[in-house]
Amino acid sequence: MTRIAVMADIHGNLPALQAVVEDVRQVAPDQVIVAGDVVNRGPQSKECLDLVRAMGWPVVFGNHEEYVLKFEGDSTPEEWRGDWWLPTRSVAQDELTADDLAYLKALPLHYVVDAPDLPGIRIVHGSLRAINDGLGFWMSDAELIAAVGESPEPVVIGAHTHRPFNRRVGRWWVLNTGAVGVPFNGNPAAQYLVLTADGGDWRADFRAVPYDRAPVYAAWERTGHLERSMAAQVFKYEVETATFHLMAYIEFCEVRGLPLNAMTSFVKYREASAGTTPGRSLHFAAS
Ligand SMILES: [Mn+2]
Repeated sequence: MTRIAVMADIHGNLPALQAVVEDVRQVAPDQVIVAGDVVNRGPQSKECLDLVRAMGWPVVFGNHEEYVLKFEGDSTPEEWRGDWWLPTRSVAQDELTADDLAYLKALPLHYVVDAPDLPGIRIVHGSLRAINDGLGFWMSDAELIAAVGESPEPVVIGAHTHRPFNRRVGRWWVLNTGAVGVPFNGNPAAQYLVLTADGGDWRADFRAVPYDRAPVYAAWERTGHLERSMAAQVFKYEVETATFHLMAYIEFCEVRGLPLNAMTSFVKYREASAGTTPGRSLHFAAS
């Protein structure tokens, strides 16, 4: 094994995933691993899960797989039945099959790559501590060590923050793949990570694959969710701007006393946030 690709945070964006699948063919890794969040946020969860499963790539459980499973079946709590939650509820109850949901439930939390004569690699969605605890550049060395220190393997790869990142700290090399479907680093290209063996160690190559986003916007229109769920609007706006908006939108509404799931609130937010940089929501690592 001399080359691996690790991708994550596909989030139901099929053209982004297709662009990466095509790029992976060129890169020709020995193995591809998906570090979670194949589904939810975007309008094409079923299509993305079908493609990932067809490729036969191992998948690690992400927090959006967990969200979707919470909405499975008829026991959905009352507060999850409103239109705000429509995109996620639809994935669990209308889009994925019982077999898909069983597949998601069986996903492992970690995946370890053992390549002879090379540093071992542990792949998670968030960190060693939790699937919604992302590894990011805003963390101090001490914070990073606390997040990965349980890993016996010296290379730890996470995702979840939708921002590519790598830093050597203590005996660990900590990397973040960035996001395929919904990058938050201001670059709308589909992003993933390639590690290549180089002189007894791994060399990191952060790939960014440009693609046409028009088909994913059209897929959103077809869901019918955009008129009913402002969460769907925010998720689409995140793809348009390659910026994290969900928590900022919720805060914007709370501070102004605006109804969360009203088009007028979202239009106000979009106007207020136009032209802001990704740094605005830097510390909202949970997504
Ligand atoms: Mn994610």
